[in-house]
Amino acid sequence: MLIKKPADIASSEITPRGLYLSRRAFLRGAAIAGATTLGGGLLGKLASPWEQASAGTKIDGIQKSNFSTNEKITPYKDVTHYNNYYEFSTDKEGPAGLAKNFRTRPWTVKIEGLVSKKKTLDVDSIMKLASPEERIYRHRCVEGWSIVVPWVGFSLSTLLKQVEPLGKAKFVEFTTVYDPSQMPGQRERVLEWPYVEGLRLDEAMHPLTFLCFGMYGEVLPNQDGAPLRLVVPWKYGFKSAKAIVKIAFTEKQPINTWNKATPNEYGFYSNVNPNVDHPRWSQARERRLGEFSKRPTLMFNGYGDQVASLYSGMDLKRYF
Ligand SMILES: Nc1nc2c(c(=O)[nH]1)N[C@H]1C(S)=C(S)[C@@H](COP(=O)(O)O)O[C@H]1N2
Ligand SMILES: [Mo]
Repeated sequence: MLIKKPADIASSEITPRGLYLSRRAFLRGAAIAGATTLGGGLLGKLASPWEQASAGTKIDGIQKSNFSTNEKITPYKDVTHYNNYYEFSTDKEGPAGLAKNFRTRPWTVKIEGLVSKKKTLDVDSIMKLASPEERIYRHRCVEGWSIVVPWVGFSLSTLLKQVEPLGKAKFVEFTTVYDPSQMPGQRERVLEWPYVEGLRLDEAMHPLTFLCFGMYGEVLPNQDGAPLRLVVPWKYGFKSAKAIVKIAFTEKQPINTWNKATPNEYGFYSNVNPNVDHPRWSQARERRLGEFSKRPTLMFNGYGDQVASLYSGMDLKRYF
């Protein structure tokens, strides 16, 4: 984000060039990396850490959601080969290959801070907290591109309620994995590692805020944030942290990585807002991956009916 502005993004990158792995080859590679092929239901069967839930494994029992948009879904190939994931690479075509063997099991998430029941939960037990839901959301990157993705997961509030937040808790901080041995981007100081994001408690508890472990009916590909990521559809993409290992309830507003890196460009709220320009470019329009012409960007990315009330009375130019 720091590195390229939309004007620099050639259309050859928007339709990523180079050789794609065929979907078949991709799935085969994932199966080898995961050392197992699962026949039927995913959720009941991932007993041991050796049985990795590998990208491409079908997720059973997915429910449709009323929160889904009926816009055209962006092709799987684009969503899995045009990624922002600086722990692996600052090139959008990089994470697909570099994250292929990233180990997503065993994986635990620590939930701590201002809660009455601190917990460390295994990702497989988190995935069993509720039945998986498909949410087809628009996702708008701050750089000016967007995608429509059928994410799989459930509302983050389902997990957060488990730990019983205390009255003093006002914010939730998300810390993502730090493992430079597996993440080549973390061996460079492109950002301060680990990547941290934050939400106000009411934003985190909002029914649209999604804890995601799959897409297109399958386990999340590593480059899209496996094993567990956020999806906050009314905010710019960088709020949707990938590979989460810690969730902390705090009284003070967390300092998110991009805000720390360039505070005049990236705020804490980062609500999609076509009326507030990035200092280096307009946010009024966006390019949907796979499409040629740009479309207008919608206030709150089109989710205003559900979320605008969270910000009533706030100056959104100041709290950008
Ligand atoms: N840990 C981590 N999470 C991250 C990022 C990152 O670099 N590291 N990039 C963010 C940005 S800028 C975007 S647009 C989305 C991209 O998600 P996608 O690759 O699944 O489309 O992930 C977000 N989450
Ligand atoms: Mo982004």
